[in-house]
Amino acid sequence: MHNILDIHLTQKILEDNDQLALHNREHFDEEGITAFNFMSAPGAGKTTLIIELIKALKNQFACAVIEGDMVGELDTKRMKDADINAFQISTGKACHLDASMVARLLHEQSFDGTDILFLENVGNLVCPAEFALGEHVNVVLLSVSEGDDKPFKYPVIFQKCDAVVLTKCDLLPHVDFSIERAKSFLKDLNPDAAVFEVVAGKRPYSNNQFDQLVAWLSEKGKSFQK
Ligand SMILES: Nc1nc2c(ncn2[C@@H]2O[C@H](COP(=O)(O)OP(=O)(O)OP(=O)(O)O)[C@@H](O)[C@H]2O)c(=O)[nH]1
Ligand SMILES: [Mg+2]
Repeated sequence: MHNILDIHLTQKILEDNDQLALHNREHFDEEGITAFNFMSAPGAGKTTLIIELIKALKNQFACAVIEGDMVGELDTKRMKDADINAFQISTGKACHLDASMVARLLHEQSFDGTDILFLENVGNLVCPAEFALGEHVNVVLLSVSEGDDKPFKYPVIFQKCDAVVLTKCDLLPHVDFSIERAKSFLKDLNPDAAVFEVVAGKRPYSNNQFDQLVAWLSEKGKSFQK
């Protein structure tokens, strides 16, 4: 059972975070930056997908990435190896990015000229949903190897997002994952969320909706620009 003090403390932490997220959002809006928050369980394919998305968007938008990981700079290195402007936030013991971490980086680094900023959250299907960062759009990835019941079991993150990307669809022949069942859970939780079936790179999948996802993000990118 939760102690009343714990509940008040959690509420205060979330309220303070929301205030700072608002501050980040004002900063993004002043700079003409559209911020996308990418969330998923560990290993669902966020870094791989963001690299592919930036390759597809870079003729239209100047893109940058903030990488959130508990330890190390492996994902930032992958971004830099792909010639992408990327900055690491190491969260230590925290299982999510929060608005203060992003605010600190925004004040330390210049994001001048950036049109789209991807925030790759720490791999986790629970905590990132509670902590707004100031983003304009929330995208959740669900890889088919995780199971089609995950929206039902981890509802909050799927309720709060604008789009769900079903990743690694090339693996469908090898796993028990029903696209229809996953979509049905998603429809019950969040009927307005856009859903895309995607594979990264040149892996085979006849219904790859990567191009539709690029078009959707591009529309969002334009709609929040000054
Ligand atoms: N088969 C297949 N593998 C993929 C696909 N996308 C990513 N992967 C693989 O999945 C693994 C994890 O991908 P990442 O991009 O590192 O996943 P992530 O969500 O960024 O991981 P964390 O940041 O650690 O949470 C890597 O081995 C990728 O090569 C895909 O579409 N199909
Ligand atoms: Mg990653």
